[in-house]
Amino acid sequence: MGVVNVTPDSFSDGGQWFDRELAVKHGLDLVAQGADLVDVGGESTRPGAARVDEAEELRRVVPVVRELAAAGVLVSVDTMRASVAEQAVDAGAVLVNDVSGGQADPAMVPVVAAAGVPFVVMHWRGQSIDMNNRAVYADVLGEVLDELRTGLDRAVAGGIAPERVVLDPGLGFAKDADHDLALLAHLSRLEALGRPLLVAASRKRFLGRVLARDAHAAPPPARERDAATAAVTAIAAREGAWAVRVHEVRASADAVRVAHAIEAAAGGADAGAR
Ligand code: PMM
Repeated sequence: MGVVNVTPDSFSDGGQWFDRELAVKHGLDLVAQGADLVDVGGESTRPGAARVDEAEELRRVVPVVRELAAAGVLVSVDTMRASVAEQAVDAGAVLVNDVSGGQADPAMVPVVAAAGVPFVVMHWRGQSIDMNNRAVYADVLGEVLDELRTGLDRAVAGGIAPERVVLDPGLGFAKDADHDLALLAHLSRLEALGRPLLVAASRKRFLGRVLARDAHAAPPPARERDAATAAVTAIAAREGAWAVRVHEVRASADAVRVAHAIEAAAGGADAGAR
């Protein structure tokens, strides 16, 4: 899943694809680089971000979704608003990616249920403006698992078919670097929830922390975290993730191919051993 942020302020690419034509071109480029899906969003969710108003989000997102879908691209819409999801699906989006998992807008689950499209339920503890205050866990894996299960149950109770729900641990959302790493270390536990997993590590703060020379050194800027992102992609693919959401597609598409080739070789070796 390649990312097209039609925003002036996203943490790693804010402003780059704010222009409609550039956003569409970028989406097409991501497909050429190997993306199977293009995720179009019009609202930054970086820590501390304020909400964008509804009319502005619609203005940013819907025309880009329409043009990419018309060009044959599988488009997902990254939004917490039911109205944006509904209009994006009307414009051709095939999946709704809601970082709040339906919690931010009570109309979201009914709209997605009626549309009959897949729905990404991400682990979320509240709006970005103060989410870092909610990065408090006694047992991050257990609590994220429980809260994701609740999100899945909420979606299903609201009429979304369980087989249409994708789960996402929400790296960086109400989580610090150690929380993100602990979740990545236990992806198989998240898979035990029985739904496909989306992993969205791309350029995030925890990678900056990992790449900084020491605990006091400044992290490299977001744009210098793509190789580290591809490393996470290889691991996620090997662990059986359904998709990764990334800004730079080529390296991650290659990482997925390599992971699959290794998987196939493991199957062949197992068969040979029998
Ligand atoms: N992260 C961002 C935006 N959308 N969607 C899902 N499902 N999971 C995420 O972790 C996620 C997301 C923030 O990153 P961006 O500003 O680079 O898009």
